[in-house]
Amino acid sequence: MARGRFILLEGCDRAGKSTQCAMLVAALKERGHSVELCKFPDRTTTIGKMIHAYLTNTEELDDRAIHLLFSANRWEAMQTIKRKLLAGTHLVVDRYAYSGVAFSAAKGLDLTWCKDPDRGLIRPDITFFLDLPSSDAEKRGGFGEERYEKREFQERVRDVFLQLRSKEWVMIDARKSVEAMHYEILRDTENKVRVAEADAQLEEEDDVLPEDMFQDS
Ligand code: NYM
Ligand code: MG
Repeated sequence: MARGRFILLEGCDRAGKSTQCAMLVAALKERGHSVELCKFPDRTTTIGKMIHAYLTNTEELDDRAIHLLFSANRWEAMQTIKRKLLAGTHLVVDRYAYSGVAFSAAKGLDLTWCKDPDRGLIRPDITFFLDLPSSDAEKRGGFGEERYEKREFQERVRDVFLQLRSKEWVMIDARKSVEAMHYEILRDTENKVRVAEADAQLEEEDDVLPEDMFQDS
């Protein structure tokens, strides 16, 4: 049996990630796949509640301290993520370690220092980067409600994201319609899943998870 695939959607604020994640989960379900949505930060855990207080400006935290909390929020999810992938469930993930590095490095923290705590997390099988110019993001509803939602800062975040871009990234122009983006994301995801299933049939088992996030950079 093929393990589930880790499908990540990344991007700046207001790029449409959450909408696309929901549509992708629904489409994969409709096609008979076992699939679940994961979101980072996961604001429901104890660590997640501290992150939420910071993002909504209820609490102030040192830049390095909040960076480590975001990372810890991913590490605390790893056992569950591992179990689900090995059980054959695909995970559609709304933000991950790339957001962690991009938002902290945009504040001026050292890039390598930012990557270090996330090294060894499960690496996504495919990453879609929803790219939206910050001038367009600013015009979308809700921009400016949370910490970081400022045009100039988002531009720096985008620059770091682009530095982190690696070969498994698929760039999506987020100025396109919701449907056009969904079509591209679903098509590439289905191809990825199909190849994985074919490989698993040849090799009989497919139970090794790539726990090497940021290990090659
Ligand atoms: N964010 C998200 C970080 O700064 N570091 C991280 O590791 C992650 C996962 O949190 N502006 C930032 C990006 C967003 C904010 O995310 C909340 P969302 O997707 O709006 O709930
Ligand atoms: Mg947000």
